[in-house]
Amino acid sequence: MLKWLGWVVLAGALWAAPARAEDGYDLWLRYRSLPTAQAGAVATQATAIVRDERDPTIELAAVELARGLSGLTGRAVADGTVTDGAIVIGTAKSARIAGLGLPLQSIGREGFVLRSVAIDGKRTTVVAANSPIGVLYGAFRLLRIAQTTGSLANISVTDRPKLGLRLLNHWDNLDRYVERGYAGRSLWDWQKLPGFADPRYTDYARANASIGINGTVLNNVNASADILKPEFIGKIETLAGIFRPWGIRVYVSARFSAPIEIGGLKTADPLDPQVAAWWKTKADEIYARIPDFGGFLIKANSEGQPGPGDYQRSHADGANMLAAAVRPHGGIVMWRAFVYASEKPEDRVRQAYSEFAPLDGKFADNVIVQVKNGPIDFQPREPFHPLFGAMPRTPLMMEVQITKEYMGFATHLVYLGTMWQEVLRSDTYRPRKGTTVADVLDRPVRPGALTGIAGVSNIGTDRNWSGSQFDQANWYAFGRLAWNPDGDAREIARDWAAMTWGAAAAEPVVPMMMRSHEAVVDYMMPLGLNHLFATGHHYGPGPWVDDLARADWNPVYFHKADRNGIGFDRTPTGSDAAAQYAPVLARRFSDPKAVPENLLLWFHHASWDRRMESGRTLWEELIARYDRGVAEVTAMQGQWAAIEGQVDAQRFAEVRQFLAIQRQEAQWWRDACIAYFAEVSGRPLPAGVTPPPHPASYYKAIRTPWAPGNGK
Ligand code: BDP
Repeated sequence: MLKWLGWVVLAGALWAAPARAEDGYDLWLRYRSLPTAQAGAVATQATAIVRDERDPTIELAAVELARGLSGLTGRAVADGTVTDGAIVIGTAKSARIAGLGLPLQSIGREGFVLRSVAIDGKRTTVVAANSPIGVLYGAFRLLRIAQTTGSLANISVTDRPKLGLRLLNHWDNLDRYVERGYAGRSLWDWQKLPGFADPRYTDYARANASIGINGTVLNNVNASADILKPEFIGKIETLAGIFRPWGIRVYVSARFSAPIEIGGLKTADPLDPQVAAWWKTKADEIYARIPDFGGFLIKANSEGQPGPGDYQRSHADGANMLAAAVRPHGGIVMWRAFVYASEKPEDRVRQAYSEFAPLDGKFADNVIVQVKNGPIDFQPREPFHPLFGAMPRTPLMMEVQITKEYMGFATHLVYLGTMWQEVLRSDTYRPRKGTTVADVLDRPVRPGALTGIAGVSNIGTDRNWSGSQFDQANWYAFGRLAWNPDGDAREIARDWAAMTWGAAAAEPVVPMMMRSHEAVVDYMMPLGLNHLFATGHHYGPGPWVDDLARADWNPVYFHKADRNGIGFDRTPTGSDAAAQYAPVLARRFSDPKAVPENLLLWFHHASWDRRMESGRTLWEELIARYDRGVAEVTAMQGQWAAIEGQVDAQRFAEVRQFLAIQRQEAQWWRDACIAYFAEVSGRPLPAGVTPPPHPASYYKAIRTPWAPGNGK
């Protein structure tokens, strides 16, 4: 009897339990049932999936549509024939699609057309493209429309990606340690490859395809040459095979000195014929097994990595030698412009431009130079990199960091869409006013020239992929902006939030996301300050650090605070880094009255007494910004608390706890920086300001040697 009662209680508990707990694994592809009326409407617009072609990618599109539409409508949607509500997918190889006269000429290989049309007198929705991958992208777009609008009526969308290369860069080591990774280990289980193909590889490819990402660099830019050994090529071949139907090519970060390390040569001099021959043989070996291998990414002569500079050769010499090796196979070389050298007394902000701008026009045409969004290093706010617009004869791709090395790791809620939008919409004034960074990226320097963007991945083995629920938004936003660099960060946030949290929760979530980047700038390094991080792992504040080997690794180098003022003079009286921008910008940035306040201390060493737009002095303003940042996080906590019950309990709790961590760490940043700058400036705190609870010495003594991301 007791036993029986137990079963009843258990059954009752199961019955009462809410829908299956969510851990974030499903990302924005959750396909939970739409509200009843919408589900009913979509069900009549999605009665069957029709295709005439047999192709693995079109198969994936059909399976995805079936999965998504079944989930959204609560009714099984399967393959069928042309009836009212059919979804007809395919390329012009299908006579049915070819007969519709859709504008397929204008959409390239990866674009698609979605249309509500009548076929044989039946109401249908067509997903048409020039190639199977376009069909897959179209299918994902259709699903996004269903999820975010709750309808498939009157569809008319024609779209194509604006950038050719839309890549993730994994900073994954071969032992599965992820440099600057906060989401667990590397997804690539090299030890078990090629024997074991983890199903997660497929889920990874599917998620990327859903946002149009079409390539992945598998390993860290601080590369081990071993990835080029035959056994690893076999492992990469397996991954490439899994990713191929999803439209994703694989690339590898190559170590420039590999010919020495694994090739037995005495030199890696790019002009040495033996070296060139070694790379050519290596490329032939790779392409024999992976015919659509993408090519190489190179970090050279930067932060201790080997490169052509070791042999007094230029970056172009190095890049072109590698480019020649992959050219017969259609491969490319992505050569990073993230270079700086301590031997040079030059302001670090200037160095990439100084080295690369003179090389304009000297690169082979299957080389693209990969430039970080700003001239330092993924700081919370930087001006756009002055190389954008300054190399009109060289394809440039932008590199952004999706993983939040400098913005609170995985726990801080920081939506990067707004930051990337700020960069992409910046006017370079090159060659003329109105030429934005996005324009520089998506207008090929000559017909057919490479275009692209890369994002340093935030993905790992954590169940939620990115280390936090909200960091998924940054992966998502990266894909969307890679597809369309003119995309709108708010719209992207809205779509992501609706798909990830459900339509009702999206409304309060979007404003949180939209303000979150400014919040982190405020509580870490406002007004153009940068690089105030603790050493190595970059976790927490370290504005006082002055003992590192290289001057330009030290926060004091970057903020230059003293009793008179704060900031780095990059005007003509200082390093004149401002001069690397187009003349109108150089003048604006150099003029203390015209420079935007959010970049003031990037370009100027300003007096603590400077009057700011708010009427406060700089000293008062700095403190006000720190306080504002902390207040914003407190506000986010309140906004999230109000969502309780509208989203599943598990993800809700995770976000709530992460926000509490963020609040605590924002306070730490605020207190430590204010205590330190008060000490350096010798200024009392303005009236009404809450004093930091401890003296600067307390914060200086904090050590967090096990913070993730920087070590084994
Ligand atoms: C820095 C990271 C370092 C990377 C480097 C890079 O701290 O781990 O190796 O960027 O982009 O921001 O090469």
